[in-house]
Order: sequence, then C-alpha cells, then structure tokens
Amino acid sequence: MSAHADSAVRAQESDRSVSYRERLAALNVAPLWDVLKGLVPNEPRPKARPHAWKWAVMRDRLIESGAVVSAEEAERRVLMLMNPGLEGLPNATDTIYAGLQLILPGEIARAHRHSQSALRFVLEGTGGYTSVDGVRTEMLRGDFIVTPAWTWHDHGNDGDGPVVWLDGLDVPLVSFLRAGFREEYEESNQFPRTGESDQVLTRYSDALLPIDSSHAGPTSPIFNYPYARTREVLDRLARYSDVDACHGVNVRYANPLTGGWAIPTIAASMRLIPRGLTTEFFRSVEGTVIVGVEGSPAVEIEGAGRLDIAENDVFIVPGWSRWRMSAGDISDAVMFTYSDRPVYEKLGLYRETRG
Ligand code: 1HN
Repeated sequence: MSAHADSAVRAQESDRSVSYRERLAALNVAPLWDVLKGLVPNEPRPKARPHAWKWAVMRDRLIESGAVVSAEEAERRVLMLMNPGLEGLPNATDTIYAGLQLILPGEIARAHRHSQSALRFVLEGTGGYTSVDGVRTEMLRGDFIVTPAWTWHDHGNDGDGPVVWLDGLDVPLVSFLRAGFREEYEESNQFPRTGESDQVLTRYSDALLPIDSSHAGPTSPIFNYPYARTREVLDRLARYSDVDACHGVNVRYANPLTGGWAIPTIAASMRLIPRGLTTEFFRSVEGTVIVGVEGSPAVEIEGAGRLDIAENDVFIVPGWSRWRMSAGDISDAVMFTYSDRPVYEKLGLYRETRG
C-alpha cells in the first residue's frame, strides 16, 4: 500500500471512532464502559455535606422575615435550609428537606394538602397550633408532630409571641419520583374543626388499642408526640436500661398500629446522651438532620471536624459519614433526629457499621 493510501485508512479509522460516539448520541444511546465505575461506586457518595445552621444566627434572620412578608402573602413563611453540597437545591440532605417556619400572633397559614409527608419539630413559642383534617393540636417546644401525606393542614398562632418550628419533608424524594400533587382548600383559610389531638393520643397510646382499629394507613394515627412524654421515657430508660455505645438512649417515634415508623418515608427519633459519655463511631446509608434540644453536646463527623451544638442548632450528617457524640461533663444532651431510613429499609438497601 502506498504511504498516501496508508494515512488515508488511518484517518478514516480515527474518524470512525470519533463519529461512533456521535452516531450513538444521535440514537440516544451511550457506551456503559465510559461510566461503569461511577454508576456502581465502591461505596455511597452523597452530595450533601456536613453543615450546621446556628440558632443564634438563624433566629434573628427568621424574626426579620416577619417584617418582609406576612403568612398570608407567603402561604408558608419559611427559610429553607440549603445544603451547600447540593447546588442551590432546597434540600438539606440528598433526599430530605428542612426549613424553619415562623408564625406570628394572630396569623393563619391557610389550609392545603399535598402528597409529600411532613413533620414539625417545635423550637420556640407558645400559643401555636396546627390542624390535620380538622383535628387541632397545640405546638409546644420539643413536640414531634406528623402531617400525613394528602391531609388538609393549616397552622395558626393564638399566643402573643412568635412561634417557630422546623419543618421536615420528603420533598426531594417525592420530586425524584415525580409523585408531587397539591391542592388548595378553597372554602376558607382553615379546614373545619373536627376534634382534639389529646383524644387521638388517648386512643392509641400505652400499648392499649381500640379493639376495632379501622385506621390502618401508612402513617401513624398519633400526630402529636408531646415532648413531656418523650422526655420522661428517655429519663426512665437512662435510669433502668442499657445505654447503647453508638446511640446513647435513642427512642424512635413509632406508629402504634404497626410498630413501624410514624411516617412511611421519614424516620424520627429522640436521643439522650448521658453526661460524661462519648459514643462510639457509627455510620449508616441514611442522610440525617439533627436538632439540639438540651445540653451542649459536641459532635465529631469524620473528615469534617468537631461541631459544638447549642439548643435549636440544626446540622446534617450525610449518609456513610462516621460520626460520634459527646454530652460533655455538665449535663445530659438531648437531640432530635430525622432521616430517610425507612426508604432504604423498605428497598432492602439499609446498611450501617459500628465503631
Ligand atoms: C408545606 O406545605 C409546609 O404546610 C411547610 O407548613 C414547608 C415545604 C415544601 C412544600 C410544602 C407547611 C413546605 C411545605
């Protein structure tokens, strides 16, 4: 073959290999061998980063929002917690949303419903209330309140000071699944009142259930787990049962009818770390949002250093990060936690390591 013919063949070959990918792209096809290791990594690589929002700073900004917009204009007056690893998305972890909501005396956040599940963890104030399908509960600091998917809910404040809580929702997860629906309650601002949450708590607590329990939905029939009860249980367990080396004393908010999580997509729990205890390292695939409730614990997240946690600070432990907690020597520490753990469990994807 002549030198000329030789180089012509080579040019044709390289041209063919470049245009091969272009011809694939035109067919909406791509070679797996370019990306296989990224698609199937050695271990999880969440995009969320460890991050803390300090109450001492956030509270001022939130109170300021009261002058920027009314609850009526905003529908919900919320500052969303945007994880710095998640590219401007309103996501606190890869799959979970968190936001701080303010409601001022006399305001009403009008009724609507959506297919996303929500929790409220109350941080400050008295006189706040929320209603789920017309059943009203007062909101006190430390209460864990459930808004089941597709239930009518509105909030209000009958007190004389600001009321603040942390909202937790499965918004990113539901968006990914393209399962988001919403509806406004057109008739009025509030859904008609049908009952009180104390009646609900009485009906379903203490491992004594109505014999004909018709409620068997995916979400707990209890929708306010009051802090006073939770705290008492933590105290009793700290005194009379073993303290877990990784978790301290940790209780999960359960659906009393099934023993499962209170919300189908979100796991919530409250833990007490006894004074003087430093836990052992723990990691799991779930991405976790944590709130300081009592004491002044320190948290160490491997690769991210040490965080000092004050009351109402919110911080993120991304999935597969090793972390541990110290209560310090002055008092016990109490922390509220929520994560996407039920989703991993239901799909057979949950994994953890201790130590
Ligand atoms: C929502 O409906 C509430 O009802 C709070 O208070 C936060 C964030 C995203 C989507 C819906 C509420 C929300 C939300």
